[in-house]
Amino acid sequence: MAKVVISGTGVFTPPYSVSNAELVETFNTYVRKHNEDNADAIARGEAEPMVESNADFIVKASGIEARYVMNKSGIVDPDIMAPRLRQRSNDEPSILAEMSVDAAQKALKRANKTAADIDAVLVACSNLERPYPAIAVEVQELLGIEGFGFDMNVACSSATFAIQTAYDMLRSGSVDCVLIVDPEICSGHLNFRDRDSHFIFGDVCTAIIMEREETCTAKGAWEILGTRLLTKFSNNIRNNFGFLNRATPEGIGAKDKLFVQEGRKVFKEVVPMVSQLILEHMADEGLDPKDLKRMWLHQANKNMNDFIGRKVLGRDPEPGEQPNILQEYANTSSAGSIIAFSKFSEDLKEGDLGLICSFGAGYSAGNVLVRKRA
Ligand code: CO8
Repeated sequence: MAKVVISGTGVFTPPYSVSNAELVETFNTYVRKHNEDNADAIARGEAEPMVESNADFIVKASGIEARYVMNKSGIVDPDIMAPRLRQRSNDEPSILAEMSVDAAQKALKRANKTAADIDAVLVACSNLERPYPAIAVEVQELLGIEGFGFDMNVACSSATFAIQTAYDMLRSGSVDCVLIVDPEICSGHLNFRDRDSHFIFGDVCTAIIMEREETCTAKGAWEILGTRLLTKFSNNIRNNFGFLNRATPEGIGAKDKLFVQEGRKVFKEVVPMVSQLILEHMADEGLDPKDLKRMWLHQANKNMNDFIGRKVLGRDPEPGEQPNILQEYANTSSAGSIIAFSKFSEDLKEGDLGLICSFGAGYSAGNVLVRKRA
């Protein structure tokens, strides 16, 4: 079977950063006003007072210190508390396509490739801004790529599922070079008025170039040794936004049309599921977790990553063995492990073994075992 490599990656980082302190200030202003406006009902016991958020809690519970967003003014305005993005005309690039093109150009440069080398585009992310035409086809058009493109969504595991899809296509010979992009505007589907989750997500876009070994001219590419995907149905992370919302009496205004989760249950159920997936996958590939030089784990929660690292390695991970980027980017869904991989992989040496691993809604989890080339 042909060997397949990841020959380049790229990251588009949005222009605005929002600190925990800024987010909490907005949230608490909203809470105080809400409680004042509802003081009588609260006094009568007919309504519960809202409770303020806390920046120290956020860092302790998640490791998140800030997040990048495509629009800041709306998010930090207590009267809006949502991103405000201009409606673009059909003649302009859509916002997800624009982010994708930026990340793709960076990945192409690192892979030593041009758009003419690509023959398939996969847009893999949690939230697509429209059902059709596919964002991937628009990215293809904007970059001048021949061939085909399609969109796919497996929530936080979209990127790793796309890597396996591309891996299979490249090994079968149906394509020669694939561009994967993961444009995530998570702020668009985050309820900034929900104390339990208002701090969780940020926006970003990552890109990956994959090809067969024989066409790769980039230095320090990563050979894919194997992939493994897993899904198991769970309602603990859910978003009921969809095309049938307008057909229901509640419409699109209901709270469950945004991101909702049972965070503690997710934590408890996903940590063992992912640890087991990694250990079984490595055993089946004849690889020892002790030989892993680095793990680029899904970026949802620092404590969760520490648990998984300990289970997989059988000891506390050393600093740098599983770099986190969530302190700066927060949870960026499918893009998180790819940001970590893109930013913290160049220093490794030829022959070093690494693991990209995603996990999230579905539940879904995806492993990509990689070895550094010369
Ligand atoms: N400020 C202060 N205190 C708070 C806050 C807050 N903001 N929120 C909760 N608390 C309090 C609670 O009231 C509670 O108090 P008490 O003990 O008195 O009842 C206490 O803190 C502890 O609450 P929790 O048990 O809820 O807190 P945790 O320690 O569990 O931390 C987390 C909460 C951070 C959410 C944690 O459970 C977690 O990270 N879980 C894993 C979540 C995860 O990985 N989710 C993946 C979702 S992402 C995904 O799959 C992609 C979806 C697609 C993207 C959609 C884009 C929007």
